[in-house]
Amino acid sequence: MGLKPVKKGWNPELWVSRRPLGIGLHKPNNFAEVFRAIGENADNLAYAWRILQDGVCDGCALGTYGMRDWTIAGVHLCNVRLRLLRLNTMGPLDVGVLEDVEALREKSSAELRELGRLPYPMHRKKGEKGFRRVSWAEALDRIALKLCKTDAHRMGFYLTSRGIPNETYYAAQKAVRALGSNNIDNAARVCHSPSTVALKESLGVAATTCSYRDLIGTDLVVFFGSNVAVNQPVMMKYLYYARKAGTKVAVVNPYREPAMEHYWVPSDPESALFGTKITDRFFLVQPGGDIAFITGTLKHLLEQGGLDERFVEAHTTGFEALAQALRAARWEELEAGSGVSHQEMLAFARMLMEAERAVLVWSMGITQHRTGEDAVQAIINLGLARGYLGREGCGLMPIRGHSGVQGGAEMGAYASVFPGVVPISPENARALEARWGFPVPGQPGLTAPEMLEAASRGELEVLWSVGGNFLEVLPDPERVRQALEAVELRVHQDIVLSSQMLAEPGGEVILLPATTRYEVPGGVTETSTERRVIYSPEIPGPRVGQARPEWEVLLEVARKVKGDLADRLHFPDTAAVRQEIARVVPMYAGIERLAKKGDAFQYGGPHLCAGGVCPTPDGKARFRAVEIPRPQVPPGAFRLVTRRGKQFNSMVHAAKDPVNSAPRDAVLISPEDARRLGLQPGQRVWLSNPLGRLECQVFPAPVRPGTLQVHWPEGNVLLDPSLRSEKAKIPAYKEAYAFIELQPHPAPGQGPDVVASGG
Ligand SMILES: Nc1nc2c(c(=O)[nH]1)N[C@H]1C(S)=C(S)[C@@H](COP(=O)(O)OP(=O)(O)OC[C@H]3O[C@@H](n4cnc5c(=O)[nH]c(N)nc54)[C@H](O)[C@@H]3O)O[C@H]1N2
Ligand SMILES: Nc1nc2c(c(=O)[nH]1)N[C@H]1C(S)=C(S)[C@@H](COP(=O)(O)OP(=O)(O)OC[C@H]3O[C@@H](n4cnc5c(=O)[nH]c(N)nc54)[C@H](O)[C@@H]3O)O[C@H]1N2
Ligand code: SF4
Ligand SMILES: [Mo]
Repeated sequence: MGLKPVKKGWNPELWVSRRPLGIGLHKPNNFAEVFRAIGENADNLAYAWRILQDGVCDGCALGTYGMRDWTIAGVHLCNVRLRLLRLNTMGPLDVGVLEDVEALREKSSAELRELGRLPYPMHRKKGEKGFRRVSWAEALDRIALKLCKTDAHRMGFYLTSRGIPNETYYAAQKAVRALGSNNIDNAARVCHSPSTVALKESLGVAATTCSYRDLIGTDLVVFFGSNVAVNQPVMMKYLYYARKAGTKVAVVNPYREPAMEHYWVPSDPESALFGTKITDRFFLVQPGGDIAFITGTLKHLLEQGGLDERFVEAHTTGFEALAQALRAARWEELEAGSGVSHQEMLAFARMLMEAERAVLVWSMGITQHRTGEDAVQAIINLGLARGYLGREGCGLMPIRGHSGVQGGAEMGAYASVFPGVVPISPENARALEARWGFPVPGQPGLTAPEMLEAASRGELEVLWSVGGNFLEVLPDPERVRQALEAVELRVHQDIVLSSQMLAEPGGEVILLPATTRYEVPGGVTETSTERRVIYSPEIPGPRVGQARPEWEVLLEVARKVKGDLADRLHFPDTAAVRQEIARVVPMYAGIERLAKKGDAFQYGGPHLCAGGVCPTPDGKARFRAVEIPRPQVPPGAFRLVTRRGKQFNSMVHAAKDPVNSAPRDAVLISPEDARRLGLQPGQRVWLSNPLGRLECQVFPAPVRPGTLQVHWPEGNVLLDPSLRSEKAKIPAYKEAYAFIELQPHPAPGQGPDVVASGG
């Protein structure tokens, strides 16, 4: 049976309101975003247009070519891309401003970015007031000299994933491994690393198993801890079509995300005018409650005969152990662990039983916990139990964040895997050695959070950061600052200024100006969430100062340090990098043929594990029973999670989230809790825990009682850096707690002035 067809004509049953354009209703104005983008990019409008028209979007990992995609016929464009556009069209900053770092520290990160693109290499030594301009030759010689003198275990390399193409990841990891280190990591670590671990263990794959097309006309789509309306907005257009085909949508989340409930797709007349009801049912689990919730759901499925027994029998192992654990699980424990009743779990189980096909999507609400790997495994268990694998309309989708991130680990720019997501081991290192012709270390390297810890212990002498901003993306910023300031040489290869560059030098700090993906001669590729490897051409237009492509620079430095390997660390152009990727990463075969706009291929085809057969040694998927975590919070405290507002990760774009109107300093709290505590909207309160204190204003919102949400980076002062998942080492950004205080400072000699009980 094929996917259900998208019904023609308008369907008032799906409308949010009969008021055209939702006038008077609260919602973001996407048309205003277009005018805003025109105004913001006015000095470079033709170039901006060419980027939109011909480039692959550098926002999230949904993936485009120009303003088109492979899923729908219409326009693919969103406000996230429009807000990020300026990073590409801005002129250079006046490097004179870098002479006085103290003055720059007064500026917010947004103000730093707005100064313009970084045009020249810059250098600052400990004790100096600011940076001075240096030549590329001087900058790279200094770096190479320091690397020559540094033990390979005492250097660390990190790459962000916004905009970073496969070619850069590949070149970077090859350069770093030639230096003798596996200490290379990228943003995927702090994002979907638990998904990679669990999928690989269970299915032998490390990516989304289906295609976006499977969403449209399947029976059910479930979003676990994923707010695609804000973070992958064009997904809402896919869901609009899905709804028109009769697809049901369920959301498992501690917050009734307003834009997941109702959405106005700007580029579709019906949805733009009347809105679309997206979600049929929300399941308001407590933060960290997903494993218990899914276990309860599976228990119901088992009891109700709701399993796909044929699939389980033919394509999986380990079911009996899971079934035993399910039978043994007690409802009280599952209810306490999930925060929802067993009737709710039954309702969810029924939705699944009615769905012959479904796509299970998840994101940071699932991964950013100490039990991230287990939570992903729980979703996999659910998918396998229902046979939602390897056929049309079915799939497991860890929806990716940054535009470059899917390729980051696949290219091996990762402390735990080699290219092709091959685990790091002495044996696999030897295979790579044979290919590359130089020794490759066989032990896993330091992950991003571990690099920082090594730095605080004084054990990291060089930290090279390709974009990103540790100061604003890792827990406990003060500790991060101290760690950064303990590193003897920091290299920041970036397109703009960021706050971490201004941390005091431990010895010296070097800034290297990078090109954007659109400025790289020969073009580059990215890999989208649905495993599509997409070519993004170089876009003709103005170029900034002496900015250079990152991939080239990393290899040049490696050649300086390892002169004897120079011939093996050289590529004439990005096409040559792609040729090597095709040889070293078999699943990327075909990348060498990508050469113009629109060129792309989907590795693994539309469905991984097609027909239920997995690339595991026995061809079967593995069930694994997972323990129900009992994340306790101290009496009187609330569970606290950090969320995204109008921002792209650490790059904050607006003082207010246009979706729910929450200001940056809002603490989202349930109306019940606010009433119980006598808190008024807008009232100042202080969130506190042993890590820190954060001033907020009360913002009642439909979150689960007992739960608070705050924006990050602001909320990072409340996060405990020692909480991390066991295998993937992801920080527990969604697993904190806090007390609410009414006074700016606790009275001396007293504990926190606790007014609130999280219940
Ligand atoms: N506009 C915009 N787009 C982005 C980004 C951005 O910052 N801005 N960042 C990009 C990146 S790198 C990423 S990874 C993605 C992130 O995209 P998301 O993962 O969607 O983003 P988050 O805001 O971190 O949180 C997701 C949801 O998890 C819920 N949640 C919190 N804790 C739990 C829990 O314990 N269980 C469950 N079930 N839900 C929970 C929150 O209420 C929230 O709705 O977006 C990408 N796209
Ligand atoms: N509290 C909390 N913290 C989180 C999260 C959370 O949900 N809560 N989410 C985590 C997640 S999912 C992620 S992915 C990480 C993101 O972590 P990172 O990827 O480390 O950080 P970003 O904020 O995306 O990086 C932004 C910076 O990258 C640089 N940059 C931007 N574009 C480019 C480019 O094209 N090239 C280069 N070279 N540099 C560029 C700029 O300096 C910009 O300031 O944050 C994590 N941190
Ligand atoms: S949804 Fe993602 S890929 Fe599509 S335009 Fe927006 S940011 Fe770009
Ligand atoms: Mo992310």
